[in-house]
Amino acid sequence: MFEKVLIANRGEIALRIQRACREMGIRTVAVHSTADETAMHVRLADESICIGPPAAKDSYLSMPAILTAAAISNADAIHPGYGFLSENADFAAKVEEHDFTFIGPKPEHIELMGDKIAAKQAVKDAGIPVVPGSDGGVADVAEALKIANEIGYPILIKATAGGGGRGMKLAHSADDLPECLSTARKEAEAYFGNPEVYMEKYLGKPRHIEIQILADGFGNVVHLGERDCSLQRRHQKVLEEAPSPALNDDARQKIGNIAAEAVRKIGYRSAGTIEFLYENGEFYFIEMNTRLQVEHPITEMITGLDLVREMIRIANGAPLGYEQKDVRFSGHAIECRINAEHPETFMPSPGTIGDYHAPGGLGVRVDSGLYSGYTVPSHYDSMIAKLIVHGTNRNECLMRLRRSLSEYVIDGLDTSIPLHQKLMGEVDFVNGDYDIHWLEKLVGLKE
Ligand code: MV4
Repeated sequence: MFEKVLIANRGEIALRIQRACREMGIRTVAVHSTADETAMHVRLADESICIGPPAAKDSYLSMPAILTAAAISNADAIHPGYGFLSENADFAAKVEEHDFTFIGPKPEHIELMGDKIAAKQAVKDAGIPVVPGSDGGVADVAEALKIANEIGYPILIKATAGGGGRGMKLAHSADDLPECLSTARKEAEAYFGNPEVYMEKYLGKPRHIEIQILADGFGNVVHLGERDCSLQRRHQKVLEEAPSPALNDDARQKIGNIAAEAVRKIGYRSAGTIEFLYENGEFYFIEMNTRLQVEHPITEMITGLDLVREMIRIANGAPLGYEQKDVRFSGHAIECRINAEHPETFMPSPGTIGDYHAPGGLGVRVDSGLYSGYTVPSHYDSMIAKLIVHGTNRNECLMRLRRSLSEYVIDGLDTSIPLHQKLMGEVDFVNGDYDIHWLEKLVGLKE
């Protein structure tokens, strides 16, 4: 097993990865920018190395700085967490070139899934249902009009190099299409440096449901069920739950097995997530994430598996050691993302924490690097904590979540705790009756 792992990330996920390492007897190296000298992930690591100034491009995104830190500290492996360099195929390749192990997928799979057209084709060939649309990129307006006529309006235009929703354009009719196409191309070029776009039938009221998978290097693959991530604002997830209130056991097993089988066919290794839109009982693939995800804890709570530990074992060359039938699902889990931002205006609210008290008790987990006196820097993402609650069923989970939210004290800055408390009182949410647009309607600040 690795003796020392460098964690190329910050905040709660750096801590989360340290915890798995410590339980496995692996020493940890934290890296940090000058803005993170007092961060908890630095304080709790066995060693820490400053890798640059506050701007992420000069620190957490700097491959030379991170590779140098790994060399200086004599680390065996690097875990990238989520965000930053986690889905950078070049980084994964460089890590291996420098004789460190990348705790994640092979570079070729990161690259494949980063190209949304290639990804869609690959999973389609492997048996996953996809959204009807263009077969690859669209060349010109004439071709676009022809395809649109076949699949019907509205049509969504997406960037090949995109993802996460940026640069998508919705065409309601043939009149809209030429302008949408040209705007989409310009934005794709500006945001992603690649003007290629493709077209899909627009789904109006879907849920966002994603399947977690784990794959070792020997063709063993399991799925760990789904997460419902429909509660989002401006493509930022706000609350996630597992299992989805929209699925029954039959639908769950069916899509889970399809996802696992496809991942096996592709030869994927490590943890990964297949994202679907789900509408009228049908699943439509949209993207695959080749990283550990923010919301992975809810899957851990319902399966009892430590996903980071599994990623480390797999990267070290170990077989999974269990099969699909050994994966047991138990109860219900919900994660509330807590951001340093105003609960109504969503304005970022960096600052210094005064009193701090995290909730606890049965079924309650808080993943966070916060402490009283800590100053939340303004340079990074506003997510400062995740409150994750497990119950034997959804109702118990909700009661426990209300109780936990009311215990949570984070003084000194605005947080999204009041937003979550508001959610807990919404009939549609309590009934599990929501789609990807529901939260934006509730908070009344539609894009
Ligand atoms: C869609 C869609 C409707 N129809 N594709 C947004 C992020 C990107 N990963 C895919 N996205 C969407 N693709 C078709 N064919 C609606 C969205 C979408 C969305 C998807 C998941 C979660 C939240 C969303 C919010 C707005 C739009």
